[in-house]
Amino acid sequence: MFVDKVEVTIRAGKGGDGKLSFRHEKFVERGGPDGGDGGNGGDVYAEASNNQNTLASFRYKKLVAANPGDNGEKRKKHGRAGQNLVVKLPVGTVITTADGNVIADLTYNGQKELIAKGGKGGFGNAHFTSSTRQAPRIAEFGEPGEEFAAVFELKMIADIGLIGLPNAGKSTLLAKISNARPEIADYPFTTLKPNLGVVDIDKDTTVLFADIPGLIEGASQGKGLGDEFLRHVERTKLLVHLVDAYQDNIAQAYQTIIDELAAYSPKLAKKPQIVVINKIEGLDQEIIGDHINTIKKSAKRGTKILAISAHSGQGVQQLLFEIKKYLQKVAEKQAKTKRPEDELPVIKLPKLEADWRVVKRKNEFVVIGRKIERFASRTDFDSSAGVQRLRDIMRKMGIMNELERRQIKPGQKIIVDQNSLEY
Ligand SMILES: Nc1nc2c(ncn2[C@@H]2O[C@H](COP(=O)(O)OP(=O)(O)OP(=O)(O)O)[C@@H](O)[C@H]2O)c(=O)[nH]1
Ligand SMILES: [Mg+2]
Repeated sequence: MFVDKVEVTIRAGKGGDGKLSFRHEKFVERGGPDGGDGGNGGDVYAEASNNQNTLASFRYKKLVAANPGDNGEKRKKHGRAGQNLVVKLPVGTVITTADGNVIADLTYNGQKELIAKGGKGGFGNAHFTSSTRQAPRIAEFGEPGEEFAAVFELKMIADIGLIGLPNAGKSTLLAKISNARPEIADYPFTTLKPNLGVVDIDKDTTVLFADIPGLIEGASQGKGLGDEFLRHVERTKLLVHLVDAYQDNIAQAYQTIIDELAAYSPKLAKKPQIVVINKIEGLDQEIIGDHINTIKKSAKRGTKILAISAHSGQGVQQLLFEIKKYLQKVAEKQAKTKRPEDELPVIKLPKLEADWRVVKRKNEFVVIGRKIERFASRTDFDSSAGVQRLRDIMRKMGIMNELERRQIKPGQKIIVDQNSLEY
C-alpha cells in the first residue's frame, strides 16, 4: 500500500442570520415585522474522481470550506443559500475525523458523499408573526456549518503485482511500460522497497503496477528480504509472475514462488496469475516452447503463460493486452454481482436529532443534544425575546420538566451549546 496523507479542516457554510426589521410605510410609524430569513450555508461533498491521482493539492490548501448563506433582509427578502462545495479526490481516498472515525470511503469513480452539512439559515422576524405575537422583536442567527479536523488518506491499491525471484526482471519490465524509474541491476535484491508505476495500456485504460522486492526460498521464514512486501500486492487483481528464462531449473524457479505465496497466505496463492518467461530476446522458439511447456505442467489449468523480453520489448504489448482483457473480465463480473455501494463502510452522521440529556455540574445544569444545541446556536442570547423563545422550546421538548424533576432553583444556570440562561 502506498500512502498519501493530508490533514485539512472541513467547514460547511454558516447559515445566514435572520433579519429583524419592521415595515416602513408612509404615515405608518411602525409597520409589521418584515425581516427575511437567512439562507442556508453550503454543504461540503467529497467526490471520487479518476482524474485525480494524488492528494498533493491539499498539501498547502488546509481549509476546505463551503460558502455561507446570505443574511435575510428587509421586505421579507430571504438570503441566498451558500453554494455547495464539491471536493474532488482520488478514488481510494478514505476520509476520517482526526480521531480516526471513518466519514467516507471513496471506492469508485463518481461516488459522492456529504461530509459536512451547512448551517440552517436563521428565521427573520417576519417568520414569527402569529395572532398572539403580532410584532415579534426576534430574529435568529444562522446556525454554524459543521466543522471538523479531517484526514484524507489515499491508499493506492495497485491493480497488478509483479512478483518473482530476484533478478527476474520485474523492475526492468516496470521501467519499460510505465513512468516509474526503478533501480535495475544484475544482482539480487536490487529493489529494496516497492515501486509503483502508472501504465497507459491504451487511451482508455490506465493501470497501476506494483513492483516488489524479489522473493527467495524461505522468504516466509525471513530469508532474503522476507515476504512482508507481499502485503503490497494482496489487494491487487492480478499477479504477473516473472520467470527468468536463464534459470537452470525453470520448474523449480516457478515452484519456489508458488510455495512462498502459499506460505504467506493461501488467499494470495489463489489470486489469478499470468506467468511470464522473461529475457527471451536471444532464444530460439524451440527453447521458449520448452520453457512454456515446463511451466504448463506445474501451473493450474488455464493459466496464461507468455514469453517476453523486458529489454527489447518483444511480447510486451501482448502481455499488456492480456492484462487488459483480464481486467475487463473482472470489471464485468463485478458489475453483475454487486453494486459498489453494497460494500461501502460509509458511516453516516448520528440520527439522534431530537435526543437530549441533562447533566448536573456543581450549581448548573448542562443540556446536551443536537437539536436543542442547534436551536441555541441560532439564538441571540442578548435578546430577552430570543432567550424566552429558547425556554419555550425547551419546555416543549420536555427539558424543563426534567430540570424541575432534578430540582433546579430559580436563578440557577442552564448551559446549552456553551451559552447560559437562567431558569
Ligand atoms: N537479457 C535480458 N536481461 C534482462 C531482461 N530484463 C531484465 N534483464 C536484466 O536482469 C537483471 C535484473 O533485472 P531487474 O529488473 O533489476 O530484476 P528484478 O526482478 O527487479 O530484481 P530484484 O529487484 O533484485 O528482485 C538486470 O541486469 C537487467 O538488465 C531481458 O528482457 N533480457
Ligand atoms: Mg527490482
